Amino acid sequence: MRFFACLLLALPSLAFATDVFGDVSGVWDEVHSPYNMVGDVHVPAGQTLDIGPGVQVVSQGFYKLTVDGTLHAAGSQAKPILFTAANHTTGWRGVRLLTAGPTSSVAYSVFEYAKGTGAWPEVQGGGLIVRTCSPTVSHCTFRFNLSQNSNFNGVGAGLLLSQSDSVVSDCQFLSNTCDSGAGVCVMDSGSPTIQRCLFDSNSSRYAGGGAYLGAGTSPTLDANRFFRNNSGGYGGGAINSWTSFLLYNTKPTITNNLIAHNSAATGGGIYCRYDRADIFNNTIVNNIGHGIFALNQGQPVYIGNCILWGNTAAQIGLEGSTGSVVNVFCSDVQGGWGGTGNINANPHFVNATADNYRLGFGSPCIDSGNNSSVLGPFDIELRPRKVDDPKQRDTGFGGSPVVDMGAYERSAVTKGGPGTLVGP
Ligand SMILES: [Ca+2]
Repeated sequence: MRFFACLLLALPSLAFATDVFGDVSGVWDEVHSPYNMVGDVHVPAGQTLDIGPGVQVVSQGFYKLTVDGTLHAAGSQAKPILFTAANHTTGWRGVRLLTAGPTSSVAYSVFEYAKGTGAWPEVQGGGLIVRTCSPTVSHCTFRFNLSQNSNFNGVGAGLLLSQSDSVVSDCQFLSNTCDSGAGVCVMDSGSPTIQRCLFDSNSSRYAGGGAYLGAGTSPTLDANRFFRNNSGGYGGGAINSWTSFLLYNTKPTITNNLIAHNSAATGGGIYCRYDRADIFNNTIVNNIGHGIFALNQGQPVYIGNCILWGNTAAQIGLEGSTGSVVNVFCSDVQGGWGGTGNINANPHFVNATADNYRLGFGSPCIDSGNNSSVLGPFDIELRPRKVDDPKQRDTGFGGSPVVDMGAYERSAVTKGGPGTLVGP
């Protein structure tokens, strides 16, 4: 008996597991973890579920956790919350915030092995679905989620934002698989912000390997890094901004992003389809299938303060039969492109081979942008924008200090500011 008592005291976390299904509310804590979902779980309207650090929520079958009330998933850096499936092949249906309370939030949580399958709309979404509500989502990881069906209807394997103005920050989207928007899908309407996130090795069969920005939305993508994402079909290895002919109502703002080593048949970096877009201060390098591709029938696509270098087959591609046009200014485009302030000069990255695309000493991209296109105070590493390099002659517009081209501002200032930098 004495031996047993000692064992239980030494291993308290192994002593508990809690089965959950049906309507739930209250507190889920680490002591009573793991919470094994043995059926669908639901937080009713007017109820709140608080999930604490270190909790594991493990679906024992193809179940979902739906929230009509309020969810506070508050993990910590040391003890993230894990939402997963007991059987990775079977998977589960993820977390769905549907008309969730305005104070709902998800932080430091991992969403993995969720699956969207079957017919539309059941196929929508994977790890986390946010619909008609705007919770904050920060410091989360979305990995190994999937949303696909035989009609190519799968969207948002990692995160689906539908009619949402959520702020999504400091998250990682890794190795998700989808038809469109393997990392993130923004759809229906809404103006969400996606910032300081890492999109790596996500793959879509149809459009938008990293992110798919659907018709009627006005998302802001700021200071994200897109590596090695891939799209088949309509392309957009990193980002596909999509609307339909005669709609012309997708209006993304894409600023301060690094977009490298993504691939697609068309638009390895960004694909703009029938929409307007403001694409400012991005570094778009070494993508396969154009840095930016536009099929836009004259809709305004503005490309300013960008670096487009090392992309194949071209830095910028235009669909030839539709009157596609882009307005490029104060950008460094390999091979050259017409427009005010554009240059065609080696950007002198610090070490492109090691994916270090900061501007090296003497780079022609320093102090050569247009200040009027600077939409925020920080660059991709939270360094201040519009910092003067006293060793560089100003060649840009707006008066000293002049913004640099690309995602990185050359500066002696230590990176910092609000937020965190995630990933490598
Ligand atoms: Ca500068």
